[in-house]
Amino acid sequence: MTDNIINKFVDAEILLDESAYKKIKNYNDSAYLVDSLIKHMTTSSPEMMVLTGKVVEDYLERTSPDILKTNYRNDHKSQMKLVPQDYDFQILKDASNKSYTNGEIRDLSSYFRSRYHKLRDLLTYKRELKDSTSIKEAMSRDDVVNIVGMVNDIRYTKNNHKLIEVEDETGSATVLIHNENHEVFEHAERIVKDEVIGVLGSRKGTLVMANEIVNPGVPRIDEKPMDFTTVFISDIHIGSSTFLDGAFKRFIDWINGDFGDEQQREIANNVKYVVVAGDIVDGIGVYPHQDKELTIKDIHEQYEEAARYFGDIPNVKIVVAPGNHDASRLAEPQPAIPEDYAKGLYELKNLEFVSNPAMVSLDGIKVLIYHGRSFDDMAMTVKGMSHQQSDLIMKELLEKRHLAPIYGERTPLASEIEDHLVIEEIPDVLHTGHVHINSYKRHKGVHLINSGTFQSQTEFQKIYNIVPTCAQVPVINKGSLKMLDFN
Ligand code: D5M
Ligand code: FE
Ligand code: ZN
Repeated sequence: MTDNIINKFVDAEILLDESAYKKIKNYNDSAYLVDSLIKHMTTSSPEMMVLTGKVVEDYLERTSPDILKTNYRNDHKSQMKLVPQDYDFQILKDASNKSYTNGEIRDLSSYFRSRYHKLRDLLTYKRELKDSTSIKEAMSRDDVVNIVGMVNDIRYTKNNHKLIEVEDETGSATVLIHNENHEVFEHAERIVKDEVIGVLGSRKGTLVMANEIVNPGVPRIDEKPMDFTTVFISDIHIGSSTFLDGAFKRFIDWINGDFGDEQQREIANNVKYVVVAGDIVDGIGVYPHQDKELTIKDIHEQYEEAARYFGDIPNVKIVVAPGNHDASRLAEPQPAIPEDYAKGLYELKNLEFVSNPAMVSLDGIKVLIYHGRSFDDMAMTVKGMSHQQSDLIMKELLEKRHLAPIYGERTPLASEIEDHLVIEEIPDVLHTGHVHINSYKRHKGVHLINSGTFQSQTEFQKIYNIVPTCAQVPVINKGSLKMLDFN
């Protein structure tokens, strides 16, 4: 933005002194002010080519904000909204300032205790587990077993029955799921290490024979009225040679009412929020020899470029969470992108930074934002799950009430005192990215959205046969999903 202000005046051959610059920069809608000042100077006093703070002050005094906006609109011949929108934006959950470690392994016991207790509370709230006991007590009795445990190990017997070891603070138990018990066995195939489950069954010697496995689960939620449009994007990868700049420009033109057919423009006119679920830039040093695939090799410059793009989206609230390519700590929860790296973005008044994951409320619609790194682990571990169908993974994570249950694989998890990745509150929308492939599903009333990418296939993705869905943007328009194509 800083550069934008100066560049625009340079292009118009106007010099500005420091005090003018500061006044413009600190103005609420500096982009509007820049354009209208340039217009004012070139039409009313073409001979005056130095803009002083006093001139800016006089101009602002004489010109009401409404006139500023109207001028701007005429200049751009666009459908842009005239009046600033009335946002009811809240950050309901953000781990940026609640993170007390540098993400390195320290004391894991408090982290796992937090996870266990949060999920056990959700499980014992359920009718089936109201009478659950500690594992120690269950193993000392002969009759029914009703326990809540964290999964410690998963293996098979030689006859292909499933053995799941669960533990709580009092002890551990080995649960056997018979492969002829089809329904329970099928459920057990989706169980992963370190999730917390309820087990109903009976004890036979040292084994628990399972009759039912219970997830924390989600109740069906009611549909909420939405009279506005929210746009979901992720994995822009600015700075990469495979970043699709043309498509991203068309996307921005669309939001501003300058691109698309009548129906698309109508949707654009209704856009109030843009949510970005990570990988805003490609970053540096994310994988070996990445520099060969970068057009911008400096991380600050990548974010400055991002600021130039996002600086062109006025009057829409933009919410930005980091991904594994961004300049945040890699271990999840990832704090918001630090200001040191992204000064230009921080200058944008309509942009909000949140952690990964984070829960925000957009006019009462709760959106849980998570980049999706744990999808790699889920796709690798669970039969039938893949990057292509991240909707199935999202559904499973929602039922498990945890965004990244598997500890110690590809998803780095910070050993915090509290586990911030438990899904404590059911969102209206779960918005993810990372896999670069769009998906959408409605599960018990929750919109599950993966917002694809603005990056074409990379060398790495060729090797793994990942075929991205590029520049296809999901929006929730008045409650229902629409896909917009900017290719
Ligand atoms: O991820 C881009 C794509 O590459 C996405 O489909 C996930 C996949 N990916 C990235 N890293 C891994 C690892 N370590 N294993 C398997 N698949 C992976 P991005 O975060 O944009 O690089
Ligand atoms: Fe990505
Ligand atoms: Zn990613």
